[in-house]
Amino acid sequence: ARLQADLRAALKARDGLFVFYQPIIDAGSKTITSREALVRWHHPQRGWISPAEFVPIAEQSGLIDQLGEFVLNTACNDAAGWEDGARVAVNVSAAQLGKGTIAPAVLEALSRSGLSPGRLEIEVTETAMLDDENGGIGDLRRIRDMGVRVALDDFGTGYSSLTHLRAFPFDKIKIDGSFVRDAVERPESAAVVRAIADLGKRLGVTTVAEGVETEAHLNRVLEEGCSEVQGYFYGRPAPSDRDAATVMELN
Ligand code: G
Ligand code: G
Ligand code: MN
Ligand code: NA
Repeated sequence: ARLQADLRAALKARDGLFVFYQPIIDAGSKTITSREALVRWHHPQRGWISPAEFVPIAEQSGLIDQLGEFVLNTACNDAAGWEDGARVAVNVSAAQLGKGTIAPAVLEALSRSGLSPGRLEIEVTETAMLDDENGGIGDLRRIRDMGVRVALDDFGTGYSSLTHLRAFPFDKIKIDGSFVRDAVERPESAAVVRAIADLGKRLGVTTVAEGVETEAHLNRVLEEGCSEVQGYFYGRPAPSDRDAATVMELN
C-alpha cells in the first residue's frame, strides 16, 4: 500500500521515474534496428526498485495506464530525436489491453511527438494474449492498423504460444532469454531456438534472440538463424542523454 501511494505520487510529480533504452541489433548488418524502452524508478527512500516489483503494483492498483502513458510519451519523444532513425519498442501489459484506451493513447503519443508510426513497436507478452474475451486483440489490431509494429514478447515461456501466432499477425517474435542462454549448453534449447527462427522465416516475421550476454550466445543464435539480437553483450539498458547526469547522481 505504501509503494502504491509512493508510485502514485511519483507519477503525479513526474519525479524519480525514468525510461532506459536497450539496443536491438540486426544479425546481418550489426546495426541498431530499435531500442527497447524499459521503465526505471528511483524511490526517495528505497533507491532503485525493479519494474518486476512495481509494474505488478501498478497493474493491481489501476496506475498502469498512467505509467504506460508516461513510458509511451517519453519513448516517442526520445525516439523522435534519435539521429539513427531506429525504432523504439514499448512494453504494454495485459492490464492495459481490452479497455479501448491503449490505441488512443498510442495515437496521442505519436501525434504529440511527431514520431512516424512505423518507428514504434508495441511488445505484449503471451499472458496478455491469454484472455481474449476482454478484447485485447481488438486493441492490438487498432494499433497495428495505424502502422505500428506489434511484437510477441518472452516467446516460449507462456502457454500455447502457437495459438497466439494464429490469433494475431505479429510483426516480431522475441525468443525468451532463458532459451537463448541455455542454447550454448543444451542441444534441446538450441533446437527450440532454431525451430522458432524457422517458424519466423515461414511466417515472414522477425525473430529476436533476447538475453544474449556473451559472444558464445551470439554465435549460437546467429547459427540457429535469428534475425535480431538483444542483450548485455551489445548493451545494457541505459538512460537517455537527457537523464544521464541525473541518473549518475542517483546511483
Ligand atoms: O528492465 P527489466 O528487465 O528489469 O524489466 C523487468 C520486467 O519489467 C520485464 O518483464 C519487463 O518487460 C517489464 N517492464 C519494463 N519496463 C516496462 C514498461 O514500461 N511497461 C511494462 N508493462 N513492463 C515493463
Ligand atoms: O520481459 P522483457 O523481455 O520485456 O524484459 C526485458 C528484461 O530483460 C529487462 O529487465 C532487461 O533489463 C533484461 N535483460 C536485457 N538483456 C539481458 C541480458 O542479456 N541478460 C539478462 N539476464 N537480462 C537481460
Ligand atoms: Mn520486452
Ligand atoms: Na522479453
